Amino acid sequence: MTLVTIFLVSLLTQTAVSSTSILDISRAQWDALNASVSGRLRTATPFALPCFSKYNNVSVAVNEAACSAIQANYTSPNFRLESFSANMNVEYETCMSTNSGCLLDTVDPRNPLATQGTSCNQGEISPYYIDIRMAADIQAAFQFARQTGVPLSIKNSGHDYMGRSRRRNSLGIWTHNLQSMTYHSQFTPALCRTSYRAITVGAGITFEQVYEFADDNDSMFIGGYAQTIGASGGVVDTAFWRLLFGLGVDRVLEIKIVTPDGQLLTANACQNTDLFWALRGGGGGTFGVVVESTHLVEQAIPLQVINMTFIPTDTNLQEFF
Ligand SMILES: Cc1cc2nc3c(=O)[nH]c(=O)nc-3n(C[C@H](O)[C@H](O)[C@H](O)COP(=O)(O)OP(=O)(O)OC[C@H]3O[C@@H](n4cnc5c(N)ncnc54)[C@H](O)[C@@H]3O)c2cc1C
Ligand SMILES: *[C@@H]1O[C@H](CO)[C@@H](O)[C@H](O)[C@H]1NC(C)=O
Ligand SMILES: *[C@@H]1O[C@H](CO)[C@@H](O)[C@H](O)[C@H]1NC(C)=O
Ligand SMILES: *[C@@H]1O[C@H](CO)[C@@H](O)[C@H](O)[C@H]1NC(C)=O
Ligand SMILES: *[C@@H]1O[C@H](CO)[C@@H](O)[C@H](O)[C@H]1NC(C)=O
Ligand SMILES: CC(=O)N[C@H]1CO[C@H](CO)[C@@H](O)[C@@H]1O
Repeated sequence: MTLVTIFLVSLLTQTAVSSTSILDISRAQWDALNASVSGRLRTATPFALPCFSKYNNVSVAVNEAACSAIQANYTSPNFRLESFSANMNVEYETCMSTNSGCLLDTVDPRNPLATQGTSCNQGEISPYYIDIRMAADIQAAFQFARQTGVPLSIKNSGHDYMGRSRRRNSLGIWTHNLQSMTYHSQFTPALCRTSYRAITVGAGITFEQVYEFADDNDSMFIGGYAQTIGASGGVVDTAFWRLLFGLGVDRVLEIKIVTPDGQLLTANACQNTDLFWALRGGGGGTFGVVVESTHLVEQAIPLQVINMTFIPTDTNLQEFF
């Protein structure tokens, strides 16, 4: 009974907030937001737009050079990582309920049938986003959202299997360029006493980047397999990584996060402990925007590797497994 009551109250609180559609925000409001983030407010068009001759049903010029680069690298995770408008699973760039989107043929990105006579539409891509470089940029985004009611979405690598790094007509927060990495032979979480061998990563750092950095420091970072997945924000909130040396979420020592009220908080075992607990598995973006996280690392150990190469057939794969 208590739970039901709380749920209703929170539902009412949410619907009571008046909100302006992102499409109704004035030029002056965008300029003010842009000034508060040092000119890093950007407009976003769909990833494959350069290949189309219509955008939102209006004729536009095809950009041949940009289009062939997109076609050549359409399925490359590293290429997609560099674009706010690209997801790792292309369907999340589209609005599936209206079929609005802008996709090439993933099997053959040069297939002209995907673009000829077809309009490239905005789909789930936020029309505006902030290229985040510091916590103050995130604070400005939250302030804008509080003042206007425009919803926010947080995108890092765009790996999310549920498409949660997208929301149509939201202001996008793009964390990809939070690119710091620090190795600590002795890291003491703020207000704690014990210290650990650790690496701090900005929310835009990928697994591949931190694996290489850890290796350079004779250390081993425990993470997942896809190199372009974010090692910090989205993963700490939503995923679990590997079982060797325990779960990835249990190896997090400290998280710096901006909460929706605009505070930059440090969460660890000694302060903001409830937030620290919730952040390790509570779902991407549920509690705020992670700026950086610090992870326990291990002394690097030599691995025994067998390199086998064979041509797969219908039967030998089964034998191999
Ligand atoms: C090919 C592939 C392989 C994978 N392999 C593994 C694996 O081996 N092990 C494993 O554990 N998982 C794996 N995953 C799952 C992956 O870890 C999750 O999808 C993870 O949430 C991706 O995080 P991201 O930040 O890279 O992606 P995004 O899609 O950018 O973000 C994921 C979610 O986190 C939110 N978010 C992003 N940044 C922040 C931030 N700074 N603060 C708050 N919220 C944020 C987003 O809004 C979104 O809800 C795999 C996924 C794919 C597609
Ligand atoms: C924000 O300001 C920068 C620098 O003046 C400018 O290049 C950019 O186009 C502006 N963004 C928007 C969405 O107006
Ligand atoms: C484009 O045209 C289609 C079909 O006529 C229509 O459903 C859609 O709303 C239009 N989209 C835009 C952005 O005007
Ligand atoms: C795109 O693909 C081409 C051909 O494979 C390659 O030469 C080029 O470096 C790629 N561009 C980027 C930005 O990855
Ligand atoms: C594994 O073997 C293949 C085929 O000989 C070779 O191309 C590849 O570089 C090897 N990989 C490693 C990690 O040694
Ligand atoms: C202490 C130490 O060796 N730090 C190194 C960790 O790796 C980076 C990246 O290669 C080096 O710049 C540091 O010197």
